[in-house]
Amino acid sequence: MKNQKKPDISAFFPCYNEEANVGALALKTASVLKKLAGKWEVIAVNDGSKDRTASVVKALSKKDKRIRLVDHVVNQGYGAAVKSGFRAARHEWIFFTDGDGQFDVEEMAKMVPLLATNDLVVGYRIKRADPMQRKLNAFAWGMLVKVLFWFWKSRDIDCAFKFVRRSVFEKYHLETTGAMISTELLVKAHKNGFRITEIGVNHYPRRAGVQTGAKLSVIARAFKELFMYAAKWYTQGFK
Ligand SMILES: Nc1nc2c(ncn2[C@@H]2O[C@H](COP(=O)(O)OP(=O)(O)O)[C@@H](O)[C@H]2O)c(=O)[nH]1
Ligand SMILES: [Mg+2]
Repeated sequence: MKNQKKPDISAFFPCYNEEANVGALALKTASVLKKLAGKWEVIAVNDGSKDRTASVVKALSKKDKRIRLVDHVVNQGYGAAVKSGFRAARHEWIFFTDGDGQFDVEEMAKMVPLLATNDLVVGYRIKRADPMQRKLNAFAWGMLVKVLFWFWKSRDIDCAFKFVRRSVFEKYHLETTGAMISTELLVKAHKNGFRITEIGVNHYPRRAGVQTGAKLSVIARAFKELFMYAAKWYTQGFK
């Protein structure tokens, strides 16, 4: 990293009812980016939360304009929030993680030196801190995606700890609105020949708030989008 210019980084997190987590996460991300980045910003995407997620972020934003709130009035889904984060981001490198703080943003430090020679630098969970059922679901989903798109390189598709170079989106855009978004991001990157590197990161249990990622409605929506968009992309291209 010495002699190398620090990258400009926009970091965002999708949040649904994360009032107990988002404040500490935003402040910690800001302090990490102060060290690692040139220009930086932190964006919390509040996806129609029913709690005080938005007001927590607004209060921080008043003190530091580099902390920003993107607000969905109505809940639109994880993928929709991720797309809003990418759209709102202003800098060359866009990083996202979950708003519940299950990852440690300090670990961005080991990814930053790899940015110059990659288009995506993404995490895989060294030891996933989730119940067995959740891990089995993820394994089955991963196998399905690998076979369907003939994409065998990813160790952990849904790991919410990813850096993406903004110019990637000149080649393709994101269309899905649910939990399928991480699959779409990586599969399209792979099909378009972008350089992807994976790095192991730690994963911690959720300390506050309620998990919704394992809800049946979330899984059903992901499957529906998977088959709908697989048909579209195979006929019209991964763009
Ligand atoms: N935008 C958006 N984010 C959500 C929604 N549900 C969960 N999230 C966020 O997505 C992240 C992961 O959700 P979580 O329930 O912790 O799932 P898990 O960690 O995969 O088990 C967290 O930051 C949540 O706040 C939703 O409906 N919309
Ligand atoms: Mg979580």
